[in-house]
Amino acid sequence: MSSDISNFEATSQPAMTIHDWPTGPYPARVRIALAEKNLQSRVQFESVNLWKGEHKKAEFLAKNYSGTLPVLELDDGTFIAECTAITEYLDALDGAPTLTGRTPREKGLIHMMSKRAELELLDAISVYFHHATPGLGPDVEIYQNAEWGFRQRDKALKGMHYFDAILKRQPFVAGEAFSMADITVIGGLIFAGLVELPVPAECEALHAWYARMQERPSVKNRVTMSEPAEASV
Ligand code: GTS
Repeated sequence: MSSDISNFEATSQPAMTIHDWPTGPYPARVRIALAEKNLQSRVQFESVNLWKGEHKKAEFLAKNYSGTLPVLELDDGTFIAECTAITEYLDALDGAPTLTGRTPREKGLIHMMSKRAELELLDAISVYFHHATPGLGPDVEIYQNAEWGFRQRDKALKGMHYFDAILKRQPFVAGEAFSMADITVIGGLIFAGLVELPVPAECEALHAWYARMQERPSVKNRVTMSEPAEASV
C-alpha cells in the first residue's frame, strides 16, 4: 500500500493546501473533484487574487511556473498544478478511482474527452476572455490579440455543438458514468456563463445535461466550500 493511501486512512487534519480563487472556472474543476471524492476535510484553501495579478508574482510563480490556478500543495512541499493532474492525484488517493476511470478503456476515454473539453471548449473560452474582452484588466493582460480571441470564441461555440452531439447518445461526456470529463465540460460552461457566451438553444442535450450537473452538490456548493463553517449553536 502506498504511503499516500495509508495517510489517507490515518489522518483527519488538512494535509493539503489548494491555492485558488473561489469563483474561477478552473478552480471549480478541482473543487468539484474534491467534493465528489468527499475530501473537503483534507484540504485548506489559500486565496490567490487573480484580479490583482497575484498569480503572476514571483512568489506564486515559484509554486507554479505557468502562473495559473489552481495549485495543490502537499504536506511534503510538493506542488501539483494542472487540473487534470490534480484530479488524477486526488482520485488515486483512496485507491478507488471514480473520476478518472478504473479500466484501461475507461481511463483512455475519460482522458481523451477531458482533453477535448479543454481544447474545444474551456481553454478556447479562456483565450477569448483574455484576448477579446478586458480580461483581468490592463495590469495582467499585457498582450492581447482580439482576432485570436474571437476565433477561439467561435471554436468554443462549435465545441458546444460537439458536446451536444455526444450527450444526445450517452448520459455523460465519457460514457455511462460521471467522470473528470464531465467536470471539464462543467468548467467550460461556468466560464461561458462568466463571459456571457450562452449555449445555443438548439443544443438541447447539452442544456439538459448541464441542468442535471448543476443539481449535484459538488457543483452547487463549490464556491462556498472554502468558507469557514459556521460555528454550531
Ligand atoms: N491548464 C491549466 C489547468 O488546467 O490548471 C489552466 C489553468 C487556468 O488557466 N487557470 C485560470 C488562471 O489562472 C484560473 S480561472 O481563470 O479559472 O479563475 N487564469 C489566469 C491567467 O492569467 O491565465
